[in-house]
Formats: sequence, structure tokens, C-alpha cells
Amino acid sequence: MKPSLHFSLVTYILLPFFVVVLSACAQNSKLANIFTETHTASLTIVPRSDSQVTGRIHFSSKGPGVHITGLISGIKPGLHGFHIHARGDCSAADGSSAGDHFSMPGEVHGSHGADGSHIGDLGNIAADNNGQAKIDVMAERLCLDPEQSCNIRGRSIVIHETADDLKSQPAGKSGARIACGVIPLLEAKTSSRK
Ligand SMILES: [Cu+2]
Ligand SMILES: [Zn+2]
Repeated sequence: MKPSLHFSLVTYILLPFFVVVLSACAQNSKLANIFTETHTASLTIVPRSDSQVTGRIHFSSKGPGVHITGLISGIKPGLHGFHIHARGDCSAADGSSAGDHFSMPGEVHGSHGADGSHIGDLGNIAADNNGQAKIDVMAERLCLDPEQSCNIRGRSIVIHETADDLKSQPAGKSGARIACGVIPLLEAKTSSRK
């Protein structure tokens, strides 16, 4: 076989074959799916425990982790405990229906990202003197995939009256639940997916 013929064989017959096989694999592989698509969720929080707290929170995930952003208004200046809670139910007037912090077996309450702390522990958000809090948290251990144990869809996000001390059990002594939102099962309409 002449070198030029060999080159043509590889280029025009084998290469397209591999491209087809590889793209078929990518479409069927869950792993490929997780690392190439952006998943999003958005919610409007509801005030709880007679608070006046309002705001929107957005969740975006491309690859490992979930980027949580948002703007909260009508909240007292200072630090406020911020967690993913296990149950997607904000219906109780005091937010108790959201259940405990989202956690894995054996985890205890702690700071965001610390070894052995609840997977749903996100630390505190800080409100300024105008009663506004900007949220911008990268939660490396969470995901937006209902087929995985790190999934937060169908769970809730809760903001507390006072600061989470990041150590007291079982929830950091952060007081009443003043805002709550259920993380939707469906992708946000503003999804960047094309
Ligand atoms: Cu909480
Ligand atoms: Zn916790």
C-alpha cells in the first residue's frame, strides 16, 4: 500500500467511523452528559416566620458542583444562616416543613465545605445596611441531577433569622426560618442550553 493511499484510507473511511462511534457513546453516557450540559433551576423565596424577606435564587451546574446566586431584600443587616434542607416543602408558617439540613449518613453540622459537615451546609449570607444580601456561593458537593445522591432538586433552600455559628448541633443556632424556597425539578426557562 502506498503511503498516500494509506492516508486516504484513514482519513476518509476510518476517521468518520470513529467520529460516529464516539458521538454515539457521548450521547449515551451519563458522564458525558454531566460534564457538557449546563443545568439550571430558579426559585422565588417565600417569607416565613412573619418576615418581609423576598428574593430570587438561581442554581447553575456545569460539571461538578452548583453555583448559587441571587439577591435577597427586606432582610436585617448582618449574617444569616443559609442551608439546603432535606424536604422540598415550605408550606409551614415557620418553615419547619422543610425538615433538617440535607445531609449524608454520619455528617454533623459545620461550615460550608468542611470535612464531615452536612452536604447542605452553606454557611452564612451577609446583608448590608439597606437590608439586601447578594448570594454568590459555589457549592462543590451539590448537583442538579435527581439520579445522584448529591441532588438538590426537590429539596429546599432556607435563610435564617440570625448567624449560623458553624458548629452547634444540629443546625448552628441560626434561629427562625425567615425565608424558604423549593428547588424545582424542572430546568429553569432561562436555561442557557441551546
Ligand atoms: Cu437552615
Ligand atoms: Zn447543617
